Amino acid sequence: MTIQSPTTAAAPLAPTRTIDPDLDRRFMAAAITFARRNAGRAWPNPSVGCILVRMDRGFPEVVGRGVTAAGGRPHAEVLALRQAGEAARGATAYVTLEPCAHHGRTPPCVDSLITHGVARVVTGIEDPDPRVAGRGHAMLEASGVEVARGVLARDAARHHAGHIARIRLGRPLVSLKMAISADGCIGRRGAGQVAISGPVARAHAHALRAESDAILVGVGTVLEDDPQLTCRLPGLEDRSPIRIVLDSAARTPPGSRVVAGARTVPTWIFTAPDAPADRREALSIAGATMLVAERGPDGRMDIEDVLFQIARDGVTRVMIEGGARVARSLLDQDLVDEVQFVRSAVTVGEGGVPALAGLPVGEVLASPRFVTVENRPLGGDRLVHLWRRSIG
Ligand code: AOF
Ligand code: ZN
Repeated sequence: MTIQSPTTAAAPLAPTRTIDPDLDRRFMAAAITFARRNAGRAWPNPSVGCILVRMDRGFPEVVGRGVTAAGGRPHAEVLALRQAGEAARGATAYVTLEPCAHHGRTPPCVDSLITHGVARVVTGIEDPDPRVAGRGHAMLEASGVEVARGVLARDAARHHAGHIARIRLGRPLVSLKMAISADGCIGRRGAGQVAISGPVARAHAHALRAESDAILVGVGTVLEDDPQLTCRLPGLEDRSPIRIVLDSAARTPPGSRVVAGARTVPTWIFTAPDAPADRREALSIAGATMLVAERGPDGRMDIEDVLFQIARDGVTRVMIEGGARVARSLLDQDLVDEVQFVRSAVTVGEGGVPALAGLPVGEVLASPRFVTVENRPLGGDRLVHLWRRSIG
């Protein structure tokens, strides 16, 4: 395969002279931060960040930036190269994920990087997509582009954990988020929405929604709370994820808020194959997308089947917002990759709904399956943030 373009010229400065590991880490950190801009919107693709930096005037100069566009294309590198134009020649590209090597609707990013004369490419992690999987790095090197791999690899892997899960496991990254009272509850039976966390934690939760491709709840949460499950942070209203309801018997009321708003923000309702057809139809007419998944051995929806299905539809990262039984099943089946518990000082008392349907919260916190990556105040509450140990 010929990937060297006739317009490729030698870099104006030998790149090895300017390599500074600290600078590499700083620009990779910047690329990861930039990449987060389209988290929740780039699916089915990963939201990649690319920063092009020239080093030839004795100090670093950013000449182009790109983040994978909403819907997954154009890719980050193409946008950064477009911005840099001729200034890309001899520059270093900091890319959170190995540039792609396959011909999709557009030529591979490695070809574009080579054609534009980029001298050096620094990446966070290898792309697990079998169409790329090391070939991007190899093609760059074969063309004389210097490659540095694995810079801030752990941070890049966390950022791209949804893409990695979807490619490797065939399911999205599952992120469990819950506001938990001092007495271990998420609400009070029959009381609708109970204020457990404060305004700072609420804003945090809405920002998490914005960065997720989808948000999933059990029908119990819809019946109890009638939540909207949208992102309502000023300026981020168009970042609401797909709303998914697990509802084996199609009990979701067609007049509920998740269904009423389904023509603006999509709502997918998974029912069992034997759910009453008339109720399914009413929900479909009201605007919801009706899907079918198997029942598990306990008679409830088989959540793993749902996860496989939504990954096939392109979802890379799903946030779980309730209720207790959905959370418990996911934990029992070892399907939780990230946990964000907001611990509040509020006490629910009589009628309280235990957060994890009988599983003590402390057991999750102490589980060797997870590592604590953050434990910090969030307004008047406390955020305890865990990651699956194998993701780091
Ligand atoms: C990059 N830069 O910004 C992204 C990449 O369907 P396609 O042709 O868009 O390719 C999707 C694959 O490209 C995806 O699975 C992942 O491997 C890679 N994503 N690669 O070079 C980007 N988003
Ligand atoms: Zn690409």
